[in-house]
Amino acid sequence: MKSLSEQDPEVYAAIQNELERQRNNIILIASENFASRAVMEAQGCVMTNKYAEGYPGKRYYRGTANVDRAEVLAQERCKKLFVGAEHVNVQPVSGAAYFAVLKHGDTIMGMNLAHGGHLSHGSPVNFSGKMYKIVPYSVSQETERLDYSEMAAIARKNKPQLIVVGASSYPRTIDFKVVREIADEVGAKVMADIAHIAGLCAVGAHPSPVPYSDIVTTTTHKTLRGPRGALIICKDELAAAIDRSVFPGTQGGPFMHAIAAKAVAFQEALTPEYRECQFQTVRNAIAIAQRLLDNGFDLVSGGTDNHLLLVKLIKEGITGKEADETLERAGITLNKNMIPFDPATPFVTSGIRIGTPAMTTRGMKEPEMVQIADLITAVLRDIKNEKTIAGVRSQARELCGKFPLYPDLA
Ligand code: DSN
Repeated sequence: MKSLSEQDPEVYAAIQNELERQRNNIILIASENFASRAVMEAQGCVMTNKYAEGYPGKRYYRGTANVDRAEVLAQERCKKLFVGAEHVNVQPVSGAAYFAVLKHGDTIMGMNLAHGGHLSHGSPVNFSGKMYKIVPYSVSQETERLDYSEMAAIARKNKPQLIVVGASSYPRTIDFKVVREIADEVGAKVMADIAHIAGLCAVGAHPSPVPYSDIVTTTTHKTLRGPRGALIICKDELAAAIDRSVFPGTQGGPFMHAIAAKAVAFQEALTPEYRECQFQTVRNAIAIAQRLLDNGFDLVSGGTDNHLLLVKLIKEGITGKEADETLERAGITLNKNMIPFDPATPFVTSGIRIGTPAMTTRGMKEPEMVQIADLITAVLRDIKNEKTIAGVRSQARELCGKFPLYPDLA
């Protein structure tokens, strides 16, 4: 980054410091990952200069042949990756899918945010909660897993137009087929938001929602390991409505540099190496979960089937906030998280969320996960001891050093 370092040393320094932070910390934020150099190069390319409102072959500007090619590649590769995808829109940033199938005041059934859902699934502070009538469903208090018979009962009573299924902190397999059956019974559409598990779904490490959903949405930067962004997959019959809803409905000129980078990421995701990495991501989450259970911690639902787990800290008498702040000082970056039926506020919480995509991309496997679980345990069991925190920080740094991140990036 010669030009940047010479022209703007302040921004350059912030970027260099961020690179060092990513290199030297154990990153366990379940929604983060490390994009490849190729993805980052595409994202930093000249396509950022191009306006291209519209879609390939039907733009409102001239000079779009090259960006058209990038967008078509992204669409074609995405369809290959998500088997059965009938139509793909690679332009969206957020929200557009709702506008394609709902009108103001319609009813959405979405997972309770406090039980693992997402703000955009109907939180009162999000546009989804303001524009639509929201009927939340929760996990069972006993099993802390989705209760499909309760979902069916809520659907029968409220007759939603749309059932949103998907989560940002749910550690168990989601049964998309059962959700489809519930929706069919009440005449609802199904939108699966697989932002967290998209990479697992693409390779079969989690069942795919594509056959059972009218619409599938995902971000592209989590398990998918692409640039920050999103995409929508839908049935052919909704293609025109989805495309119109993205542009001109909610967005203007697409981020063509990001779309080029999505095309690169989807190509990477079609490789055997990526496939193996997704399965390893799940094995790694199971390894951390098992070690934390062995070390005496309680986990939401007792474990995990996917890339993340939730540790309940009520028994330990510490909050999620204390835990994530202290762990960050110890070189372990994760986030506080609500647990089902949490007595604490969302800013404090009684849990932490641990995800394995990023460290799996770095090449870590089960032995390192056991070591990481023990480092977390050491901090949480001795949370006020600065000597322990400093000791864990140096061990975290040493472990990271064994799995170099962007070694040729200066
Ligand atoms: N903020 C993301 C997460 O951490 O799960 C979801 O958008």
